[in-house]
Amino acid sequence: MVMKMEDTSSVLGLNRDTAAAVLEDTVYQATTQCPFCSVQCKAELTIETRRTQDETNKTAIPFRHNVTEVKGKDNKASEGRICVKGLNAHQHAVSKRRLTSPLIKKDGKLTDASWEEAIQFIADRLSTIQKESGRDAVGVYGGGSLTNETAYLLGKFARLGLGTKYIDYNGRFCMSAAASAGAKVFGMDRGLTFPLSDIEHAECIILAGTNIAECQPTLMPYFTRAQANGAQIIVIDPRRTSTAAMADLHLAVRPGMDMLLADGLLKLLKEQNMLDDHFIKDRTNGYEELEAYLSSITIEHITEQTGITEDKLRLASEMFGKAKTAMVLTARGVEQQTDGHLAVRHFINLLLATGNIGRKGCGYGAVTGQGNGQGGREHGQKADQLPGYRSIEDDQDRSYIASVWGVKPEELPRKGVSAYEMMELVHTGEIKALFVMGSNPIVSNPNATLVEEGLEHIPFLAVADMFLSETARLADVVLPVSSYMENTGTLTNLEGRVLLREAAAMPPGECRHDWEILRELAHVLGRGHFFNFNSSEAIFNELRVASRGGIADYYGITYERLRKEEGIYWPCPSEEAEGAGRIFEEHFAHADGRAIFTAQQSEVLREGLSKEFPLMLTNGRVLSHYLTGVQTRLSPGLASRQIENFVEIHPDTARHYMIREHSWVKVTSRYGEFQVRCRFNEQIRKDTLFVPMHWGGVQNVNRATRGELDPFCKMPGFKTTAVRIELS
Ligand SMILES: Nc1nc2c(c(=O)[nH]1)N[C@H]1C(S)=C(S)[C@@H](COP(=O)(O)OP(=O)(O)OC[C@H]3O[C@@H](n4cnc5c(=O)[nH]c(N)nc54)[C@H](O)[C@@H]3O)O[C@H]1N2
Ligand SMILES: Nc1nc2c(c(=O)[nH]1)N[C@H]1C(S)=C(S)[C@@H](COP(=O)(O)OP(=O)(O)OC[C@H]3O[C@@H](n4cnc5c(=O)[nH]c(N)nc54)[C@H](O)[C@@H]3O)O[C@H]1N2
Ligand code: SF4
Ligand SMILES: [Mo]
Repeated sequence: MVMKMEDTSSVLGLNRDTAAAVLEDTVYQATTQCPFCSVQCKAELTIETRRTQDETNKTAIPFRHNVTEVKGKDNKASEGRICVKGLNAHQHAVSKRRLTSPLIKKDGKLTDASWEEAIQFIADRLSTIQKESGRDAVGVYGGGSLTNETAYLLGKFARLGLGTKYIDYNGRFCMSAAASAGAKVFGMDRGLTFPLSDIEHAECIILAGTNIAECQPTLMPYFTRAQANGAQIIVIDPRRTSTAAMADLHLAVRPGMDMLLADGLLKLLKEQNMLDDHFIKDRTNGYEELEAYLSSITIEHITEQTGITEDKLRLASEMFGKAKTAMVLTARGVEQQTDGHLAVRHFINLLLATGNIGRKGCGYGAVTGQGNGQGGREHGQKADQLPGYRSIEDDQDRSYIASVWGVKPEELPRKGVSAYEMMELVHTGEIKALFVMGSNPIVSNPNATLVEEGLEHIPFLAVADMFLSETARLADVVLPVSSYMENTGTLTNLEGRVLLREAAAMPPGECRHDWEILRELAHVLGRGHFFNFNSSEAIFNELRVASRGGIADYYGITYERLRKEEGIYWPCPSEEAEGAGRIFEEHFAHADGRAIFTAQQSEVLREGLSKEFPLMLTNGRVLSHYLTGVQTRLSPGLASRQIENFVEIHPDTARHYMIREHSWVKVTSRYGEFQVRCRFNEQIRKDTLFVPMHWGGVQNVNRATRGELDPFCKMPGFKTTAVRIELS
C-alpha cells in the first residue's frame, strides 16, 4: 500500500509506538529538504518501512526505513533541482552505523545505556562541576545544521538551563566574517540582499572565494542564465575551480590578498570616473576616508601583492564599471582569513561606490554555508547574542528577552567567547565540561591537535549526534539524535527565506530530537519550567515572540503560513507582512539609513612564506562530501566518489620537490602535519596547495592550520597557512 503524504504526516505526529504500528511494512511518499548546504533543496522521498527485531537492545523500538526513490521537488530556490549530495543524503540517515541508543563510557568503553541513566548522568556531572568550579566551568557548542527551534533552545538552555556564559557554535568558522561585515556596513546581516531571481538581471557578477559549482551546485543555472542574458562573471580564486571554468575572467589571486584586490578594482573604477556620486552622497557615510586611503596605495603594490597583472585588473574594473547592474558574492575563500571581516567590507565598498545595491539585479551576497547557517546565526547560540539577532550586552535587549523568558535581566549571563577560544579554555582547563550538539570540533577547528588534546583530557564531554564522530568517540556520554528526515523544524536558507521541513520518517531505535534532549536535561536540572515544549511548533511560537522587534524578526511567520506559502523572508514583523526578497531599496538598517564605507586596514600580521615553509596551504571542499565528512563518508554513493583526502599541487611545484602524482605526501606547518595523496592540477597557483576538509585523523588538514583569529569576528585564518611538502 502506498500512503499519501498528508496521511503520513499526521501519522508521524502520533505516539511513537502507534505510528510505528501504522507505518509497519508500508510504502509512502513524503517531502523533505536536503540536510546539507544553504540552498535547502526540497526533495520527495519514497520510503519503505519495516520493523526489525533488535536482539541487542530489548528496550529499543526497532524500526527501520529505507528510501527507494529521491526526486527534486519544485521550490523557489532550487527550482526543483537537486545535486548528487541531495540525491544520496538519505544514505546516512538509513545507515546501520546510526546510533540508536544512548552510550555511557564505562571502563573506557562506550556502552549502551537507557535515556534515564544517560540524562541523569549528564545532569549529575554538570551540576557537580558547576558546584565545584562555578557556572562558567561548563561550555555549550552548537551547529548550523540544527533547526531554528533547536538553535534557539540551545541558547536558552545555556543561559537558563545551565546559567553559563560559554556557548558558541561552528558557524563562527563559517559565517562570522561576512555576518559581522554586513552588520557593520548595512546595520543588518542577511546572507543575500537580493532574491535569487535577481541574479539573472545582473550585468556583472564578482564571485570571490566562492566555489558555487561544487558547494551550491543547484544555484549554477542562475548564473548561466545571467550569462545568457549578457552578464560577465569574474571569479576570484587561487585555483581554476569548476566555478572559475564558467567565468568570463578568472583572477588567480594569491591566497589572503583579496582585500587589496578589491581596493585595486575600486581605485581603477575611481580613476575612470565610474563611481556613482549621487549614491555616495545620498546613501553612504565615510567616503572621504576611503578616498584618502585609495590615493595612498599604488597599482604596482597591488599587482605585486595580489599576483594579478595590471591588465587583468583593468579588464575586471571595466567589466564591473560598465555594468548598469552588478553584484558581489563572497564565501569562505575571502572570509576565512584573519582579515576576513575587513576583506568583505572592502568588497562591499565596490557596490556602495557604484550604487549597485537595493536595485533589481544588484547587491551583496554572503553565500551562506550550512543548511541552517542563516537561521543558526540569528537566535542565540552565538557567544554574544540573544534571539532575533539581539545583543547580550545591550540592556534593552537583555530586558526584552528576560521578559519573554520570565526571568530578571540580571539572571542572564553576559557574553562568552568564540568557538576556538572555548577550545583554548578547554585546553587550559578553565572549561571543565562541554556539551556538543551538531558539530565535530576535533576535525573542524583550526590547530586540531590542540583541540584534540583538550577534549581528550576534559573531565566531562557529552555529545549529541547521529554517529560516533571523531569527537563523539572521546565523549563520556553520547546521545543518539534524529536525522533531517525524522525531525520537524524550520531552517532559513541563504536568501533569508524561512522554510518548514516536516518529518518524513520515524526516528530509528531510541533516537530523540535535539529539542527533546534539551527539554529533558533541563527538567532533571530543575529548570524544566522554562522548557515545557511539546512540539517544535511550540518552540517556534516562543521564538517568534523572542525575535519580535529584533533585526531578524520572525514574529509574522507561523507554521500555518509556512505550509501555505512555501517560504517567507525575514524580517516579517506581522502575520500580514509579506517579507522582502530585495532589501535596502530605500535605506540601510542603520539609524540614519546610510551604509558605511570602509577604509580601515588589517593590523594582523600576515602568514608569510619562508625557506622552511615556502608554500601557502589553502583548503575547502569537494562536490561529493560535506564538512567533516561524518555523514558523507558513511554514504556509499558519495564516499565512493572520493574515497580519501588529497592535496592539489601544480606539477611544476611537485617536480621541484621531487613528488610524483598519486604519491602519499606529508604537509607540515608550524602547528602540525597531515598526510594525504598527491594530485596534480595545472590550474592552481604554483605557490599554493589546496586540500579538502572532509577527513579526520592523519588526513585532517586542520592538523596544520593555525589558530590565529580575526580580531573583529574571531574567524580563524583557515585559508592561509605557510607549509612545506615532502614524500611521507
Ligand atoms: N560539496 C560541499 N558543499 C558545501 C559544503 C561542503 O562541505 N561540501 N559546505 C557548505 C558550507 S558549511 C560552506 S561554509 C560552504 C563553503 O563554500 P565555499 O566558500 O565556496 O567553499 P570552499 O571550498 O571552502 O572555498 C571556496 C573557494 O575559495 C578558494 N580560496 C582559498 N583561499 C582563497 C583566498 O585566499 N582567496 C580567494 N578569493 N579564494 C580562496 C578555494 O580555492 C575554493 O575554491 O559550502 C557549503 N556547501
Ligand atoms: N580547514 C578548514 N576547516 C574548516 C572549514 C574550512 O573551509 N577549512 N570550514 C569551516 C566551516 S565553514 C564549517 S561550517 C565547519 C563545520 O564543522 P562541523 O560542525 O564540525 O561539521 P559537521 O561535519 O557538519 O559536523 C556536524 C556533526 O553533527 C552531526 N549532525 C548533523 N546534523 C545534526 C543534527 O541535526 N543534530 C545533531 N545533534 N547532530 C547533527 C553530524 O553527524 C556531524 O557529526 O568547519 C569549519 N572548518
Ligand atoms: S547539497 Fe545543497 S545544492 Fe545539493 S541538494 Fe543539498 S541543499 Fe541542494
Ligand atoms: Mo560553513
